[in-house]
Amino acid sequence: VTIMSSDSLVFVSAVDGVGVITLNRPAARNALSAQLIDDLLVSLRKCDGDPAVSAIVVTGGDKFFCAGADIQEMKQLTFVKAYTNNFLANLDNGIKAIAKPVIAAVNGYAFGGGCELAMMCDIIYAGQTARFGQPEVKLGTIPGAGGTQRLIRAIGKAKAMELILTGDVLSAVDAEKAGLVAKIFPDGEVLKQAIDLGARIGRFSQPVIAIAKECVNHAEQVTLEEGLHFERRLYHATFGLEDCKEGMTAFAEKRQAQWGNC
Ligand code: CO8
Repeated sequence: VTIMSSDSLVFVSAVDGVGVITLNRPAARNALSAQLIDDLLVSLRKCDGDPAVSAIVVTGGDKFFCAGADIQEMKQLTFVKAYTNNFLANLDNGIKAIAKPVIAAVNGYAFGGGCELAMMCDIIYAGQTARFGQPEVKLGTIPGAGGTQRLIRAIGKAKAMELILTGDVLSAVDAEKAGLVAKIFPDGEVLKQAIDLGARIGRFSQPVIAIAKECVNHAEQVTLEEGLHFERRLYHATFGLEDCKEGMTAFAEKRQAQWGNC
């Protein structure tokens, strides 16, 4: 993985074949400025295109994940500027285009666009004291990067509506209970656990993982009937993979499968 230039607002490293992207704008609590979003997208694409990387972790460091969109920048926005530049579409579209699994490792708060960024990822792991919230109502606006759409799918209408209409905060324990977060860990262990998860996923057949991820994400876009059709077709397609032959042969021969022949 190419380490980003020193003025980049993200820091990229690789551990066990997992690309770790750390938001690095502590003075503004990792607020998503246009430059931070660009740097994040560039590093995500680098990791996605790097054959040595099989999964990606996005984190904000030990103390906070991200305080949301950059309020200083947003303050300057007018309707015309936001609309004509399609403000924030690049973040959502950019992350959607990443084929490898993206895991959010959340310590501290993930507020506004920070919560939305975590929800754009495929899996969220959080520290016990992490907090999630959509405080946009307090700024006279609404969530603008998927909060009103993804939160309802993650935790249901009643809880999502309550958070979005009040700006109240969801604790990590409640977020895990509600299904927003896959697992919680002691704060100091989250990143390691997220990397371990990425490495574990990364040891399976890469095309199978990418296909499975695409199918799961497709479920949010289409009707059940269409989703089932899509899934069945891609399931059929996996029978064309060497890795599928290997997996089933290894099972029959009672041995570990050797992935990677594709
Ligand atoms: N934008 C810009 N600067 C920020 C932001 C932010 N979102 N959050 C914190 N900062 C800055 C502060 O202004 C302060 O700067 P300075 O030192 O120059 O005064 C510095 O970071 C430290 O802030 P605090 O002293 O407040 O730090 P604390 O750790 O005590 O508190 C909080 C952190 C609780 C996060 C608090 O700063 C806060 O409430 N921030 C605002 C959170 C918020 O309202 N977020 C929602 C923003 S709106 C949004 O995200 C819209 C979604 C649209 C999609 C976005 C996708 C990109």
